[in-house]
Amino acid sequence: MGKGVALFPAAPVFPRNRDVEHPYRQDSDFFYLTGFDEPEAWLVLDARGDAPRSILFLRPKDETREIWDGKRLGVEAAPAALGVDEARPVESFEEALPDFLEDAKALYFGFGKHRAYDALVLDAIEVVRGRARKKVEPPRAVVDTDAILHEHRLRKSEEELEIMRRAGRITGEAHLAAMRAAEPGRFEYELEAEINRIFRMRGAERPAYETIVGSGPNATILHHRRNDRRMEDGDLVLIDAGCELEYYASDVTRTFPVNGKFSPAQRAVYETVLRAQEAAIAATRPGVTLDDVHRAAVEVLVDGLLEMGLLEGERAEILEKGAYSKFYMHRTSHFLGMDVHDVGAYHVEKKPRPLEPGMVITIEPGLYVGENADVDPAFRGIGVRIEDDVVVTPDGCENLTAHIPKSVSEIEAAVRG
Ligand SMILES: [Mn+2]
Repeated sequence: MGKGVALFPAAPVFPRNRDVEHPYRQDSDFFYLTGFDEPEAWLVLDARGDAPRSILFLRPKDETREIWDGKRLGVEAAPAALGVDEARPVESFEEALPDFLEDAKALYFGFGKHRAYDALVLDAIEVVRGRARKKVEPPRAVVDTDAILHEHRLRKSEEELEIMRRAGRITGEAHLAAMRAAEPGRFEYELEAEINRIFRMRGAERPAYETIVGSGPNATILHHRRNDRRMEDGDLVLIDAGCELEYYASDVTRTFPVNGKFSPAQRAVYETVLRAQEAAIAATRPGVTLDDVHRAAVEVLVDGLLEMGLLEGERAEILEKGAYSKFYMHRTSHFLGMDVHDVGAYHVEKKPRPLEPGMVITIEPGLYVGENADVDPAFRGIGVRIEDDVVVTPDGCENLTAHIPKSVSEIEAAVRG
């Protein structure tokens, strides 16, 4: 940071209506740096002097407010609890901010996320400009904190991986419970409830994203969210769900026959996706890019599409022209961490970045045959996705969610209970 100053705001509170708020979830960057989950707070990292200091501005204790809204950590307890050098009441932040910006060589701040916070920082810069007679200067440079901090978040420590392994175990339990609960005649939302019930029962704070339960043709809708269809005998059910545990996400998809038995066409599609997923996992190691991982999956998918008669023509040309994209229209991987689509640059200097140990990615190939696709009717309305979370290791990768049923026989046994 040189002789600069960095500012990190807590996530704002989002009103839902009148005096009701959306559930509060701390900003991931702020939580990464502080471990503090209360709203109305700012972290200042002041490196202007010889001894860099961290100062947390937070809500002070307030007996009346705490009766309504719950306990607060408070200013006195914060340094020992969170490891910051100093804590002050958040009410004093706006007035104190110009002092921190005086003679800072650079300001490290993520402009362009919340207008109100941008305005507050710009106002403070204006105040410092007005202090020219004091022989002080405003920051000469502004540096986006994302580019620096997100490189740290991209590479997970062993402690972070241990939380992600635990999140994967809870998510696995939830998927297994949903498979066991599934039967023709029940509604998608019953499985959603089962998934979210297990998350909470096992201590996960919340789903890492909206739980997707897509049965029958809904399995071909990538971000199906209504979850209100009654499942019918012969349907496949696609569940994309992962818990968030201690601010780390898991992200898992399993697809299974609601009656416990794949039809021949469902099984053919399923086994193709499974082979593609295994090929992509086998290709994941340091030095390869997410394009390489994607290509490993796509090649197997195309072989399967040709075998099943869903595509015709030359393999090389199909790969070249992307003719498979009507059945596979998304990418195979994204970074995973505190956010489900986690931070970290996918490209460095415009080139796909090579994977490194400690990076966590999803591997989630799929095939989706539309209800009205011009193919053998046995395949219409079949959607299959299989998704696991893997961490890149020095010599390959570790599958954090490998224990969740995945082979045809495991899946059928799990659904039959
Ligand atoms: Mn995913």
